[in-house]
Amino acid sequence: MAIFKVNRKETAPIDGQKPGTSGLRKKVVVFKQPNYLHNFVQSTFNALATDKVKGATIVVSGDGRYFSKDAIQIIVKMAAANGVRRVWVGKDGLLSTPAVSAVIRERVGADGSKASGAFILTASHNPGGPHEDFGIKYNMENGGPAPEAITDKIYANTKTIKEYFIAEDLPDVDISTIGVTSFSGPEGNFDVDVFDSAEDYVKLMKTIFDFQSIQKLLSSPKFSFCYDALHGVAGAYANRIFVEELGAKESSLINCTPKEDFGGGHPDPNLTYAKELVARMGLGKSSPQGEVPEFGAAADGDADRNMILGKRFFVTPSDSVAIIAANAVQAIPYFASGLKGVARSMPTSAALDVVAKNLNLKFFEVPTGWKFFGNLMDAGLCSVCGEESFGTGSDHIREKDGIWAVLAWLSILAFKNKDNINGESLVSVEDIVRQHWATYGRHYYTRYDYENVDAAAAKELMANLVKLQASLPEVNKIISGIRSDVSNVVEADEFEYKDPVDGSVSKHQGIRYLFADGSRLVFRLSGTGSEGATIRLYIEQYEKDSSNIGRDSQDALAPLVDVALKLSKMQEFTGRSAPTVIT
Ligand code: VG1
Ligand code: CO
Repeated sequence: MAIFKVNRKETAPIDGQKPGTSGLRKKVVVFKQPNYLHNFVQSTFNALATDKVKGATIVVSGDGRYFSKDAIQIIVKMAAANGVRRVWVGKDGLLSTPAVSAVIRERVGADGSKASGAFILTASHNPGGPHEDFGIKYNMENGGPAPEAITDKIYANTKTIKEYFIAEDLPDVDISTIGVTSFSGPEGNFDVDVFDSAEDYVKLMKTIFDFQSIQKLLSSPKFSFCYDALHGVAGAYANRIFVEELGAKESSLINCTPKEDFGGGHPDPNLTYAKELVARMGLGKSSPQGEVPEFGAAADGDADRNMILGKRFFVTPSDSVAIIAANAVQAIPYFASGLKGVARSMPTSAALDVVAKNLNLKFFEVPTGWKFFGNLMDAGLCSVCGEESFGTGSDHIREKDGIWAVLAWLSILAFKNKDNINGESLVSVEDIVRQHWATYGRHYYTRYDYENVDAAAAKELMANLVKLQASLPEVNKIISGIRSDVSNVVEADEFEYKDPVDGSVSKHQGIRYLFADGSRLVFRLSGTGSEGATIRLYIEQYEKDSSNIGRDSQDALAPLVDVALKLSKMQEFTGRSAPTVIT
């Protein structure tokens, strides 16, 4: 057994290590600076309770993006030096974000060990490669992202750090081979356990869904399916679940080989970046006129996001979570005994609110970012939740879950078609969505993103919007000068959240303008970008009247968009005449 020593290294604080919405995300060149990663990792160890480090088991893995393999070796050596007992690594360093959450919660080591947390190496939907982004975040014992109390502590530590610990002579571990390697250090043994990336996750999915009924759907000659992993880590799971377990054809999977640079693409599952899938589903500009699949889906780099498509039909993520919630009890065995409650992030449309009200479910509105759902789930208050940013999930883990969402939709399709599998034509994704709108009304919804805007300009734009909120009569005067067909603003504020479980308060979580007819405008600065600032503008309008639910979404929202852009002086502040991405 190789023996290692602990080296104490002097270091000094490095600016800008504040974790964002979901961890620390920067360009690879920033992460490669001397001590940059080391400082953050040591600051994290120092922010955790001693027993969560000394003698503990931690998971280290991620979406496999460029620099992950180097980062894993560094973190393993630092874990050894900080007294961690064992590190669990997915084969090739691959674990999707939801799989990490599942591993923390479900995996039991040969000696009965359980993980107390995880370093997840991902910048999620941001591109990867030598000139692109890397990221790191810490998840806690419940499988969820570290709460703000911990991320604040990590950040404070990065500002005072003087030393870190590393086992420099620990040899690099072969993470491409499954098995345990043991080392001996000053505080005892240290193991690195490389295991199959999909095993625990697949096992968990089988306890949630009725795989047989999904298999039946997939084998129907009337059904066809396409899944695009955008070269992210979802590919490692898609093969195992959709092809091996559920019998989908291999040709149903596209871009399902994980790549360090995501094939040069932007691994963000939306209508702009998931080009190949969008074309196959008949939604592209030069899309085929003929047969297209019944169902399509895509994931982001770390496989926690999902986009759901029907034949020539896009399901908004806000509708998706509402539809899953409305059908969960009948269609998904895990929820058979009822939903404990539902939750959405503030900018997500109110489609879920209407379902909650109709089904008499507990309902919560939380700030953007998955960490806020965790407390509700741990307290047994929430079963299904989602965000407008293509994130959907449930209390089976404490992260959003891209493949889970696809299995949820396949379950709903299987349920709606159970007596119809050999019928003339199947109940389609579009049928399900239109039926939902007919029952609950429709929330027209769009998001405009202005990426890489000058940070000072973005700040000024936001400050101006807050200033305007002081006088609603003034705001309404401006609005009526822009459009006469938009209702009045009745409330305007910055969203603030008091966690109902631990009482913690999160302020400045987005600027809201709420209209008399239930429409909303929300403005936020992104907390996941790595350069400049990204302004997100969320626009929503509710339509109850069933004769008005079939309109083109961009048409229906045009008046509100007009108001949003002029009220915020978007072009004046940012110099941009159009957003970078519309979803
Ligand atoms: C974005 C989304 C947010 C999501 C976060 C992490 O954050 O808006 O809803 O939780 O990304 O998703 P922001 O601060 O940039 O708006 V992931 O898949 O990138 O970890
Ligand atoms: Co992600």
